[in-house]
Amino acid sequence: APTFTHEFKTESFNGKTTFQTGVFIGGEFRDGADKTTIDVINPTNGKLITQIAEATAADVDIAVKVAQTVLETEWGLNASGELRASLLMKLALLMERDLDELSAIESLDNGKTFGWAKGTDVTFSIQTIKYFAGWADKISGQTIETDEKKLIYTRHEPLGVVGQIIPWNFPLLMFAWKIGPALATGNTIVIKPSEFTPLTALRMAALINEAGFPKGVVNILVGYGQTVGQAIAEHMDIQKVAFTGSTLVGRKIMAAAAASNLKNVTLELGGKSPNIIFDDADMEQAVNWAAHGIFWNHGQACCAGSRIFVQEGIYDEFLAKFTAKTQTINVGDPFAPGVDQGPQVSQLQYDRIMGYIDSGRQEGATVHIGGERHGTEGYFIKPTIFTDVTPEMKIVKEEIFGPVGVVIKFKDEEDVLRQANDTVYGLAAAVFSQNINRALETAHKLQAGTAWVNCVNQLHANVPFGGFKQSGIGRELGEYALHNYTNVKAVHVNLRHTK
Ligand code: TXE
Repeated sequence: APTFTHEFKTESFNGKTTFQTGVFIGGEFRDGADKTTIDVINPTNGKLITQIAEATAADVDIAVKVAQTVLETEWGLNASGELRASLLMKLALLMERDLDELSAIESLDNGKTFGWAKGTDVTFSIQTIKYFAGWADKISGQTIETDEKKLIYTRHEPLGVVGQIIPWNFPLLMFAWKIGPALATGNTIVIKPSEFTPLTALRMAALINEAGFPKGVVNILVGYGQTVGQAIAEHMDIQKVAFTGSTLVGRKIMAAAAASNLKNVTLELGGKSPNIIFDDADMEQAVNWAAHGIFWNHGQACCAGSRIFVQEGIYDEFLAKFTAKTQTINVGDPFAPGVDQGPQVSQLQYDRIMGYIDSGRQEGATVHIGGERHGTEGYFIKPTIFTDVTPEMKIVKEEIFGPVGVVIKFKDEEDVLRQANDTVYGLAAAVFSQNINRALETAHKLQAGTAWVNCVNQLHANVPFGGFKQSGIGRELGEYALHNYTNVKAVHVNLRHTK
């Protein structure tokens, strides 16, 4: 399998990266079973970055066998918590050493700015691995008192070989969120990065080897959803599948799990998060956070605050200030200093977002600002705000996953709660008010797995994240994430109970 070399001669990062690519099984890079390749495209200019080996279903079978063998010999119940903790911590320290390089690869591959890749994606990935390193030697069950003639306790055992399927919006971060809890609890992994953004995961393969994980504990297979993703979801020897992506594919994963071996399923899916600004909010803060809410990561965030509800008394003032703030967003080369927003990830996503913008126009909404491409090459879209929207419009109902927000006027608490909760999604929500009762009462009534008060898009490795309703099943991060990766076994010991 080939080596990928790239020289970054940018103001943000002046350096070189060289790493092996390929289908990563048993600690080694190989060609895929079908010997085919995937083109990795630079979203800034639409040009080819490199070609990497494509994994297919046959590779999943090989990887699962390798992962099962290492589970039964060097990992799983055979690796102490202390060993798992120290390997995860070593991995985090290696990521810290290569912080700039990983950030540059992420920025190149995904199109997010180097600054955000470094300050958020890679830094948060390191925190996540460290956090789960801390748990690895603290996985324990309970003793349960029932009767003096019995001793009963539980063990939290690894599930076995787990499958993980991740998207392209936070490629390295999703990799870290997935492998952290799975490794801390002693599972072995077959993970599929997105075919659009495979590079940081492949760079991580070398770091996983360097940290000293037994070969085959983590297997990384870049391939397409219908082949590798589907093969993972329906595999008879994979005990659990964790998926982040669209609700559409989430349903397929669950169906495949049900039709095969009833493997455990956790899903982190889409959102259409409400961001509620009451008339007693700190206006400047609300404006700044609202812009961050929808335009962060070019709107390609599952928790993006894409429906901005503004109370009628401050609507005009908010809209004017929000527009002015949006005009300051600097769209351009993700490696150029001072740039806030790079390109969307792919031609496909660019087309989808432009399709939504067209549908908004056709359904009678007003493009208040933006609504068109930026520049002449690459997948850049101007930050866009729609007004004059109605609840049945596609741009109000569906996840756009781009820098496109809708601003909606509301009357009072009752009105906004009804509208905010009128969605199939329930991932996140935000409320802005300086009245603590109003803010907290609203936060508690919002149907969402995360509620932010006077902030948005705040995530932390220690804090659970996941969705209500069709935004998903299960929680990632925090102690809660560990429950997705262990089987609870109850052991009943008879002391003096005679039959
Ligand atoms: O997602 P997919 P796409 C949403 C967002 C976006 C839309 C489409 O609204 O516009 O989804 O994006 C793999 N069996 N989110 O098409 O297809 C695929 O290869 C198994 C929200 O890129 O869901 C990739 O690794 N796997 C989201 C992963 O699923 C399959 C993040 C996600 O891709 C598969 C991304 C199949 N049949 C998109 N088909 C979030 N929650 O953050 C595809 N995949």
